[in-house]
Amino acid sequence: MATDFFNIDSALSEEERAVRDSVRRFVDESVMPIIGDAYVQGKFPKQLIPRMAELGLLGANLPEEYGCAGLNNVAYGLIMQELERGDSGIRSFASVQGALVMYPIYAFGSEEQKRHWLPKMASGEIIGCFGLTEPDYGSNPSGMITMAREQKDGSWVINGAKMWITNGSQAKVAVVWAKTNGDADQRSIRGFIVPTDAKGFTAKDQKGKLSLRASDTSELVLDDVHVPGDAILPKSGGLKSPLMCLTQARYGISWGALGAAIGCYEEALSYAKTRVMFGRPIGGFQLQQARLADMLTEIVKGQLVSLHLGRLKDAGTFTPQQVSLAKRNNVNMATNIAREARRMLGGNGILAEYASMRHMANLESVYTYEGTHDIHTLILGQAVTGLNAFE
Ligand code: TGC
Ligand code: FAD
Repeated sequence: MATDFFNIDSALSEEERAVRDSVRRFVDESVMPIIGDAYVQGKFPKQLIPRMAELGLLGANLPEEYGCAGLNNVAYGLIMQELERGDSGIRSFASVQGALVMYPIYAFGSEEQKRHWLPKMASGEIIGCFGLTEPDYGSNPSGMITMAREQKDGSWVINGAKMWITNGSQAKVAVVWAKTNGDADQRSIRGFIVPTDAKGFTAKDQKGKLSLRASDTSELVLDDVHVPGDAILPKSGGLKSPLMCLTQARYGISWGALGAAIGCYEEALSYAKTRVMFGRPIGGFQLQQARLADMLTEIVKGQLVSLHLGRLKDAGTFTPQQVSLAKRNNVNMATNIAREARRMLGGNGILAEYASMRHMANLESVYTYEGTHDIHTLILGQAVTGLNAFE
């Protein structure tokens, strides 16, 4: 890898490096040539899905017996890193499919649900979305007002609205989180597998986005949506279930943000070596060298955080609070690097043919979703003080 100042490669297994390199090739050959245009057009490049599935990138850390690649969490993280080096929207697509739709089916589903859905989702035949956030309940999902009411025959009727849902309009299935006891108790929250062609289900793309433009983001409305009794995820229970999914996705985002940062750093470095001003490459000026040194230092720190976190996850000993630290640090770091890289590119830096400004705008979403930077600050605050700022 070009940006590997601390020889992180030497801490990776042969298989991890091979996975990383194959995704890197895919991104260079198939994503880079089209992503700037997709971003300007505001279109998710759907044509990438079959190849992503073929490479095993959907639910890559879930077991082979369900049609998934069965990779370890470091290899999974490296996949997220390489995808987001291309664009946060491409990584988001894979994160949502794997960590937010396949994972809850794997963790909370019945054996029949797993056998029915997971192989089709790994192969890209079925795309899913994850509906937790509501128009009035973003950082505080425990307040959700989407309700599922059990009918006499054991089926369910769901009513509510979900907002900012990635993959929403292209999904064939939605994992929807709803309260089941008609009051405000978060302990009654359960997950439901809802086919998006069910009567009363609509998904409308949210227009006017200035960030994550190469990703579908939709509002879901569930108006008396009727689902059978076996649509419920039987092992889901309470807010803890969707929060467990978020832990999976946040882990991947910590790696993804590194990819965006590396993309920006490498673009700025290459530009600094070739752009001549005042008779020499701008990279020869101390001000620009300081920028590059700062970027590289933060990337190396982030790489070490994510790699160690991945090893802890593989050992089964990582905590959600450690994931919060990694997501918070790496996304903030990438956001700063993208802005600095864009500035180093001067006027060219505002053009879509360069990646830094696209990453900079995308990372504002990444900073906000999966727990805003502030929310992760408070999670860490609680971890170190024992005092809960949310009560
Ligand atoms: P709280 O009382 O703290 O927790 C309820 C129960 O859940 C447990 N828990 C967790 N378990 C696993 N992983 C985590 N990260 C967990 N966080 C908490 C907790 O121990 C408790 O368990 P139990 O057994 O006692 O019931 O809940 P709270 O209501 O006070 O909320 C805490 C808070 C604010 C941290 C939480 O609500 C939160 O994280 N809010 C942020 C919401 C968020 O991140 N939404 C993301 C939506 S999905 C998305 O953005 C997708 S973007 C697309 C992409 O990924 O690319
Ligand atoms: P709010 O919660 O209203 O926060 C507004 C501001 O207040 C933020 O700065 C926040 O940090 C701050 N704030 C909130 N509470 C506190 C507090 N206690 N103390 C201090 N400050 C606080 N959700 C899904 O369910 N599925 C998806 O697929 C999905 N995809 C997304 C894709 C995109 C592009 C975006 C932008 C969002 C997506 N989300 C998704 C929603 C995302 O998770 C929420 O936007 C996020 O959780 C924040 O919620 P909010 O937007 O309602 O902001």
